[in-house]
Amino acid sequence: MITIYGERHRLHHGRSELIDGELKPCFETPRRVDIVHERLRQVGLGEVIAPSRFGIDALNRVHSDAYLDFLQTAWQEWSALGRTHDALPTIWPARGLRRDRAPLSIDGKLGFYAMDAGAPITSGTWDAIEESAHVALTGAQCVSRGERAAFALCRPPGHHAGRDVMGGYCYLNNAAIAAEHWLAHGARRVAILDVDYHHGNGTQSIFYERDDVLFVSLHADPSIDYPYLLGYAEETGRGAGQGFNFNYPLPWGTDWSTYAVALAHAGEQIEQFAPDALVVSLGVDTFEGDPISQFRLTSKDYPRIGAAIAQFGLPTLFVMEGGYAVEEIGLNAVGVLTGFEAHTQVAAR
Ligand code: OKP
Ligand code: ZN
Repeated sequence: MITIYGERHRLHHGRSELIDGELKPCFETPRRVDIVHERLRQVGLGEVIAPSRFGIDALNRVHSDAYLDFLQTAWQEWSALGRTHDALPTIWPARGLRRDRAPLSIDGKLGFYAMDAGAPITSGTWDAIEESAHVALTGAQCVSRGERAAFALCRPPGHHAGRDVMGGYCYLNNAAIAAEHWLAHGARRVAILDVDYHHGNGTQSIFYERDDVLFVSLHADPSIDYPYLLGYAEETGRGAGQGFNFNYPLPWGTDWSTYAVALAHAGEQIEQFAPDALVVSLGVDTFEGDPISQFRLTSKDYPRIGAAIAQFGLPTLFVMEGGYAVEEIGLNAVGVLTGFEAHTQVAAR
């Protein structure tokens, strides 16, 4: 399987996130993808290529002009105030506050465009997130040009980012951007399967009223875990999108026996939708050793996830999302890919 990887992710290295009421060192670090990169070379997964460049229009299919403009200028506006530490929001447009009018000052804008204090902006954030999106786009392009599958080793991740909102380590929704690229280049229907521990609220919200993109997600029950405010089973889409969104919230302590059942249900939805291609939001924070998550998948379960995905027989783009047990992230993420490859021959179209 071909992998797309770029070095500019290093330019984004947040110092701290607000967690359990304290500013603590970010869990989302450059080392995460270093370990994945190392592992895929070790197992000889396949060629690793650098991302191509794409125009702003490719990002604009998903994100608003105003939000992209904010992301590109936020650090400059923040540092113009003499601030040298990471930019973090301190207010959010909750109930009763306006969410139709962006403020002019950077502190106002940070809050307006954020869902939490989990997405710090640093001097290199724009360069890193732009490249992360280009990594996903290059992967999508490889698949449209005939690769059966590709792995976009994206960092920062993207699935919490909405049309005009950042949060949960995410800024640009790489999976959504890849899906829209396919739709703009001839695909009629695209499915997105999100196996990250956390609900992909951004991806869901972007496609919630659409019938050309199916969103299916397995994640921790939002009534007890992040992102708390979206991801229930009753959310099945709206308008034209009714019946094209499926959530499988799972309890803390979920192990393979429970996970496999939900994954089979998710697979039925994907098969029924009969998409032209599949994006997998690949988080491995479902691992038993993950420091911020509460599932109990083991390293031997990841190839099983890959095998299940291979059975769909679809052109597939894997997009890296979460996973914070850094020492095992390579073993686990690449485990999904090798499991996929081992079961691909029988499923190949
Ligand atoms: C990003 B991705 C847990 C706090 C969680 C944000 C988590 C973002 C996860 N007590 N803070 O989905 O892996
Ligand atoms: Zn996650």
